[in-house]
Amino acid sequence: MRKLNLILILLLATVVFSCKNDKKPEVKEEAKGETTASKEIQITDAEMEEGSKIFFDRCAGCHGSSRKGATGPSLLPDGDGKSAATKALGVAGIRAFIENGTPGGMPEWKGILSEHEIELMTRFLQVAPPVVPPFGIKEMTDTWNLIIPVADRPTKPEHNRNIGNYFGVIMRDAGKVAIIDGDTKEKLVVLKTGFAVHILRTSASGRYIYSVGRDGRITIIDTYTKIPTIVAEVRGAFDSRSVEVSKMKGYEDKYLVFGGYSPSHIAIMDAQTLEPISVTPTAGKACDGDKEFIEEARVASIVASHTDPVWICNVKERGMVDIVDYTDPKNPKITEIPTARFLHDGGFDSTGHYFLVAANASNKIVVIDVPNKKLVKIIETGIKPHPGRGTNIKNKLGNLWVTSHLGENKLSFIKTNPGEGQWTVVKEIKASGTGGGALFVKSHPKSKHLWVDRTLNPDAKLNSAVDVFDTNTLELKKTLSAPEGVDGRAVHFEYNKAGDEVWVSYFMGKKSAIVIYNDKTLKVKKIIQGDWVENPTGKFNVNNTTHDVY
Ligand code: DHE
Repeated sequence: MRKLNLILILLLATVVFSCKNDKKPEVKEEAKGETTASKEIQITDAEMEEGSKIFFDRCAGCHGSSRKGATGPSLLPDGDGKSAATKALGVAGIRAFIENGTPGGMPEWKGILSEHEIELMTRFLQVAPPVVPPFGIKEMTDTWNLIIPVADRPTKPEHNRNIGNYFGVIMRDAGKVAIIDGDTKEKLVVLKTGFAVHILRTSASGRYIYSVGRDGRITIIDTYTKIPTIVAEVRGAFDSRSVEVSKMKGYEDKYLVFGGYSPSHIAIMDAQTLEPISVTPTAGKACDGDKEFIEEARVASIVASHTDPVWICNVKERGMVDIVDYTDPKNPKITEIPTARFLHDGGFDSTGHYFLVAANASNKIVVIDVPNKKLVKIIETGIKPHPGRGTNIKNKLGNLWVTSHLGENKLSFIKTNPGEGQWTVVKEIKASGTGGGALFVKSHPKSKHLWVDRTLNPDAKLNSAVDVFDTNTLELKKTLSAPEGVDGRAVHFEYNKAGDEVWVSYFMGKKSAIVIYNDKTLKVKKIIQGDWVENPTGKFNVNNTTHDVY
């Protein structure tokens, strides 16, 4: 086991991370011992290291870092009583899943992973997973790097650009974030922010852009400087997906919250310097009374209330919505609301009073009354809802919050305003073609269009196109295929500040691009390509992200 721990540490150390004093954590005493590799399965230390890296990069998000399962089933050598033992599946069974994917939303990895990598994973998955070493406030603080202290930063913008229409665009595999001026479409800078950046958020003032990566690294980008600049960075865990800041009046740009996947915890930091303030582990019992104590209780989506001093942190495996009061950030008061498993992504309704989140393993959407810290309703929608932050539209059916689904071809419209049908699915429609694979939906208060992608659909025709629906009739208006010279899967949408342009990313193909559409005419307005456009994924407009416009 000592070898396995060393392997894990090596693996984590290989993740590009250049913070000052970036120390490797100590190996846990109790984790030391005999190797757990199965006698029948031959795997060398070097292969174990490579397999861990592939698993961490490609599989841990759905199957869990400790392989106990989440959105995807557990992948343990002897099973867990619910899912098959990987030893029983054997090389051929594991290969079939890896190569073909599943109708439930697992992508087919043939063509993405090499033959060597697939073969290795068929053996790696049959031996016990490595143990995650501790990573608390000390380890976090050791990685903290305040590059430009607050006193040395400009007090007002050093330029005349419109920061509210800046876009932060993630170049996932390059571990970079590009800042693009949405008015002029110029690339201002491409910053190295960490391995496989996942999402961006902006500060309540709109000045700072925060990135968080799969390596648990958080970076602050200051938009006041002539060229946006990284002013601080820290690592909050080995693995993560979410970051948010305090948004209530009086707390603007004050505190930052970070959600750890591995280890699973909620960390609070100073939002201007990233100095760690407190860490609260999220392990505990599940929402449904199951007796098992869940160590891997990963923090999935996080949103910040604009009216109350709280963040809403969604603890995936436990199905708990944690309302975190940040008025005393050293000892945050956390109200736990038991809901459904496994919580993943979600966003506000149009009033900002209610938060809706997907419990994707239960095929449900959970509705939380944020100021009153109460569960409102758990609504059955479809197979594996995946809304992103969802989106809000309005038509004769009422105010509707929309989710797409990963596991089936369905868009569900939940009525959010008071009256008959509130908190029920009042309409369901299909996107074009067959099968699921949709990841994101988007509209804008000024738009009459609803945009939907099909990123994980196995059909290349569908995964490279986006559907646009009329928000009044909910009829499909147009399917937009990848423009000439653009190749890959279409993913994620963002409107500009004015709400008249939609930006779509093309990644995982031979010709990555950011395609900008005129939202009224649905014609291509601009295609952004170049050496620096490498597998773009999420795009975050400063104004829309700051004010939760979606
Ligand atoms: Fe994401 C949001 C987790 C795969 C692109 N993704 C989120 C959030 C979570 C999450 C918890 C919500 C953050 C928040 O709102 O605070 N995503 C995961 C995974 O665990 C998963 C399934 C597997 C993994 O290993 O990461 C996963 N995600 C993907 C992708 O494959 C995508 C398409 C490209 C990528 O980055 O690898 C992807 N996820 C995104 C984007 C958002 C996101 C663009 C932000 C959406 C938004 O508008 O807020």
